[in-house]
Amino acid sequence: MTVRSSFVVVANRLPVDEVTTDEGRQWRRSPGGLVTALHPVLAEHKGTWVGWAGGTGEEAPEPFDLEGIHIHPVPLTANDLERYYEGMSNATIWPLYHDAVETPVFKRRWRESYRQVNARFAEAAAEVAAEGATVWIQDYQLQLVPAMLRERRPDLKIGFFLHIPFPPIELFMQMPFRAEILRGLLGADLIGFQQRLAAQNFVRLARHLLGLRYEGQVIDVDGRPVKAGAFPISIDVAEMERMAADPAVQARAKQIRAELGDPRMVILGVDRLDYTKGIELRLKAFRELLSDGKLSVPEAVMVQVATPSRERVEHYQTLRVKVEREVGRINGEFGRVGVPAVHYLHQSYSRTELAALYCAADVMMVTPLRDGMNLVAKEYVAARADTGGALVLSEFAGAATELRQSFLCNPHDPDGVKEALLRAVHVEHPEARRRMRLMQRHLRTHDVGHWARSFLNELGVPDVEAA
Ligand code: ADQ
Repeated sequence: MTVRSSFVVVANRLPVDEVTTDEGRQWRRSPGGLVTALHPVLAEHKGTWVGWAGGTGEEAPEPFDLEGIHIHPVPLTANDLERYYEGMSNATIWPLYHDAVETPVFKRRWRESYRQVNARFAEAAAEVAAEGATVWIQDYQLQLVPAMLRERRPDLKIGFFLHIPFPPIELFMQMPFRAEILRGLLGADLIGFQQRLAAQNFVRLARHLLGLRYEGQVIDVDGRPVKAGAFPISIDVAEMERMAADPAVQARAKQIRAELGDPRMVILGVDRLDYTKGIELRLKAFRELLSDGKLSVPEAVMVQVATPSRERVEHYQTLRVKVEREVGRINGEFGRVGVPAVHYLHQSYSRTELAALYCAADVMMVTPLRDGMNLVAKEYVAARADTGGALVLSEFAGAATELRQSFLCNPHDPDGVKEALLRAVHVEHPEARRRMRLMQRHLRTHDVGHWARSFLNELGVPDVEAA
């Protein structure tokens, strides 16, 4: 019998991983900010999470319970994965919503698959939601779900949160089935964005494309109010602070510095290997500073962690080649035997290893060309409770609105990036500490729990104080 919940989260991916232990194959909760934020609310309401469990069988695993949450898997076939996920989501919508920094690819058959998969998610959510329940849909892969769900279940309270930017009208208008996407989103009662500007883009688009009236951030959709608002996402600050203060993590940070040859200056980048993250331009800035003689090896070294990501999408394959070529060029020119200038790691790491890397870095470079928020920037600040370190941050990351005391730069201006990096490298300790403290103070009151509570309060969900 299907369990019916008063609170349902719908996201492309379930917050679980299948692992093999001595007792056979088991499900384990995967680490991640979203599940950390939503777990208390889900547990309180005996909530259900609807999403894909990984794997591409015709049948999804049977629903199961894990740590007080009902898990309701939705199947994706290999064909869905190629068209709905890698195609429409990651080769059309992702680049288009990120200022088209790579050219979006439009294909009819991807669109059809996106519709079909969104309908499947809406169907599953309709099945598990109790009468009058709250359903919170997440992100760009599922933009049609709000309207599809409302059609099936008009009794529900529906929220939607977009984790990536929402583009200006001129860009959004390139989308071939733009009105359908917009109507899909307007099926929600509340649509959350990372930035105020994104919410403004959205309400203006609703008027431009569908002629809908709005007042403030509330759009009138055939007499039904739909609110758009900014809810900047954050991290589990307390957890990152705890991890970074752990003596084992501190020891590992020291060891990392020693393994790097105890340089005076460790410059760090941590990103998914994605063309929006500005990895190449960061490497180029480092190379030019070495070439100008403003930095030198081995006093300064760079560590670039680039998590493998979307490896079957062509844009990502091309990017990998470009990044690896640049790393090779820098090391060829400026490295010595046993002393590379750039340590490049195309790998995934545990949370504690990441925390140790943050603690080991004198300067953190976060230079996306466009980013909804960027949690790495917030993680670095939270990890530096010792108030050491300096953050170079792109103005085009959502996080720049909050982390005002970072060394801000325009990633499209190579000289500006170089200048910001040099300022961070040379900042006096008292000044660096002052900046870090102010940013930490902000994050402590604006953690991921605060994000979830603000959104759900606005949506009118009772009892979210438990979150
Ligand atoms: P992402 O584009 O994935 O997220 P980001 O916000 O930086 O970008 O989050 C990445 C997460 O992955 C961080 O928590 C980071 O610690 C982790 N990570 C990165 N490299 C790793 C590695 N090698 N090993 C292990 N973990 C690694 C999207 C949007 C962002 C938005 C988030 C949340 O693009 O703008 O901030 O969603 O809404």
